[in-house]
Amino acid sequence: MDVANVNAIDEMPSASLQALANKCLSGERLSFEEGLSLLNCSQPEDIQAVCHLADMVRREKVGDVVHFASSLFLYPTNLCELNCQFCSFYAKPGWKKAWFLTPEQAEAKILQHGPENLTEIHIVGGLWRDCNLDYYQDLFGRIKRISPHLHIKALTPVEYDFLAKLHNISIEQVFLKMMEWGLGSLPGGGAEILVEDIRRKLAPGKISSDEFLAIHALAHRLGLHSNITMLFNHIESHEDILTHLCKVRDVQDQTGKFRTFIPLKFGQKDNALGKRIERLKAKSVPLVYAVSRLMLDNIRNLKVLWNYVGVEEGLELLDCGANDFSSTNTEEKVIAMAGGVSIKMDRTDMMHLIRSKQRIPYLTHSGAT
Ligand code: V47
Repeated sequence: MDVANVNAIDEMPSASLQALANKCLSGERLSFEEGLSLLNCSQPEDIQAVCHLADMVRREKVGDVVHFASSLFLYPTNLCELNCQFCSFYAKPGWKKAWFLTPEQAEAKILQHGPENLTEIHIVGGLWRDCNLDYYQDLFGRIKRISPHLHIKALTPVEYDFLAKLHNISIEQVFLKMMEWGLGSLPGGGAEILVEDIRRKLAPGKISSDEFLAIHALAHRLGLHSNITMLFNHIESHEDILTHLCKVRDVQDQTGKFRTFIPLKFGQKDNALGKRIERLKAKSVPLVYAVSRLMLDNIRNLKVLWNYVGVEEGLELLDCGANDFSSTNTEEKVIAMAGGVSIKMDRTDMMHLIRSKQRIPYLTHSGAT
């Protein structure tokens, strides 16, 4: 261990934090209980120390490069059969805020944004029978004809499960078709919190935690990479967060194909859960990031969605273990509709922000974030 790390361990505010810092910096894995003790820190100097530790671990593991992409978010529809309590995005037929884009309209959107400015198209939507396999074959074909280099990051396990049931085929068959049509990777959405009783309260009718993770593992076995999220700052406990992190870590031990972990701070605007403020349990966002970096010793990338937390706070999270500043987030709607930040960013703005943290921006072209 180098001198800087030895000094940093010595400066930790308590013997227990020193012991955990020593473990992390020697490359040893933290247990559930150890992660929980870090997340339970409440004194500002302890929280700061844990964030500093996560920053050191990040530097040792992945250096100073910060990834970002130039992404267009494409939402074919917000019509959805589910009624998730945290969701401000979904609509039912006849609602004013409902939309449905035909593949032609979706293509027009990509052309309008200038495909030469984009590195990836991020596609997710509601569970809706008109968005079936014929729809995606048409849409993916149009994207690949615009540019074969555009990375298609599309659909969550929840949608793959829906498509398999809709067409009465296996999820593996759905993946194989989508891969043939140009699917590049899976985004991280739909994970919410991988603890059954909380998940049932947040998202009644959604596939279970085990089903969700099994579909990621299946995608990985077929050669796809994926991201995975964690929705926090709602009704979950610290134990629930640690359970989520440990379940993700276990799958990654088996498959190795989660590229990026993404904590998502719950946005309260215009959804059922956000109205029940008395039930919400606020967390320290930097601490959740730091503990994620320290627990997930087998996932390389930790992503900040600046539109979920604000640009300033997002930049601070780059000092708490994160090494990915997401993307231009062009036309992002899920968090924009829940009260998130909507700012037009281009790749020059992103590079400028990342450089302002004395870090090295790197634009990814192949869904590496
Ligand atoms: O699955 C929904 C979450 C997810 C709210 O993989 C909410 O690169 C906070 O997964 N407050 C979709 N979160 C977004 C997502 C994503 C975004 C950008 C990049 C990537 C990636 C993935 O957003 C949903 C859900 O978990 N969500 N409502 C809300 N009110």
